[in-house]
Amino acid sequence: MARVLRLPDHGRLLVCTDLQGCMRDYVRMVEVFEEALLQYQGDAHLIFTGDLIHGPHIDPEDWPDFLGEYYRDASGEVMIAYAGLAARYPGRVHALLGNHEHGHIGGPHTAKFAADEVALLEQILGPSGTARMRGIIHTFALAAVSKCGAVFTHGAPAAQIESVADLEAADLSGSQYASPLDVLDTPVVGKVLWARQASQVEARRFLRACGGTMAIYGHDVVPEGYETVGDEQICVSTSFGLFDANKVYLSLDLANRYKGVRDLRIGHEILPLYPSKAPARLGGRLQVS
Ligand SMILES: [Mn+2]
Repeated sequence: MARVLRLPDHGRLLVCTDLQGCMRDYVRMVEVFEEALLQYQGDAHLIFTGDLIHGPHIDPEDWPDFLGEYYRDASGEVMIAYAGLAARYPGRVHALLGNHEHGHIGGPHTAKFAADEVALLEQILGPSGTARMRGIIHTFALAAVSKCGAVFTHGAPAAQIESVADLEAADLSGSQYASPLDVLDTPVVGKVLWARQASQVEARRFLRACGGTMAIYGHDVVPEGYETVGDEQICVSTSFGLFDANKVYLSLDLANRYKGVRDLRIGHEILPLYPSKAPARLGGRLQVS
């Protein structure tokens, strides 16, 4: 897979951020996508912006509130389901690399819910399951660009690039470093996969290099669902770390040209994953009696 995915200039695009092994939210997002395929005569796309894997293995009684809605990690199943969906709808289902996937193909091993989550998942999957998962991860792009102005990455748009070619040339293997951790300090891959914030100067430079007007990413948890930064950045939380009421996804018109994140409206481009649980603040239908 090319490092940079170029989205078409027509159709609907649904955007889902960090699932971290949450099968229930994955299934709900697929339902939203299949509804869009019907609504837009088959011209719909779905993009996952990385970190589809590595969730908690915690019993309900030990579950801390800050992790949001309870679920149990199903990383291996989510990856297999993703590959099946991508095969069922060729060219319409996409995923970007997250820092958690990168650990399986040369990046530093993450330690969010285990001392070594990469080793843990590979142990659960076994050698053939691991090989299969790595094959799927190798199809993930590092970034996605579009004519509608949206540029997608896993982390915040802090990468120091002059053009898309700098992303195309990125080496993800980690083989050039003394330690996989050294990738964190690199100006392109380290930022794309790990940056939690970008200054306005960094974001504008990144967007100019990509020919875009707004950066859309996840990686961080926004408990309220999403957060805009200036005119050009939006961090979206579709699943991980949130309660169902606050989970949101984006729905973009690829034929449009968005001037920036202020063009994204609640109830139109910003939508609740579970409308019946979401407050009116997020365009939900929750009735308060
Ligand atoms: Mn991440």
